[in-house]
Amino acid sequence: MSTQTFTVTGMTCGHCVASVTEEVSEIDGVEDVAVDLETGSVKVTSTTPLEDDAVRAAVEEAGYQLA
Ligand code: 9UX
Repeated sequence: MSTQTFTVTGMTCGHCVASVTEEVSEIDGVEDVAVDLETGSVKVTSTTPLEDDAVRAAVEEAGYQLA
């Protein structure tokens, strides 16, 4: 099991959190996504470590950016 923490910019409300959570959750191997709206911290638990580019693509698909 792998846990990684990313920082996402641009989230300002609960819908933002839901969008990022949904997109990141769709990445293969992801088991849990925990978003802190205040800090932009996105903690991702997955079966194997994720490529930064995969996470970046998911975050951008949701309409936000990796810091
Ligand atoms: Mo509402 Mo969060 O437009 O961007 S989803 S602030």
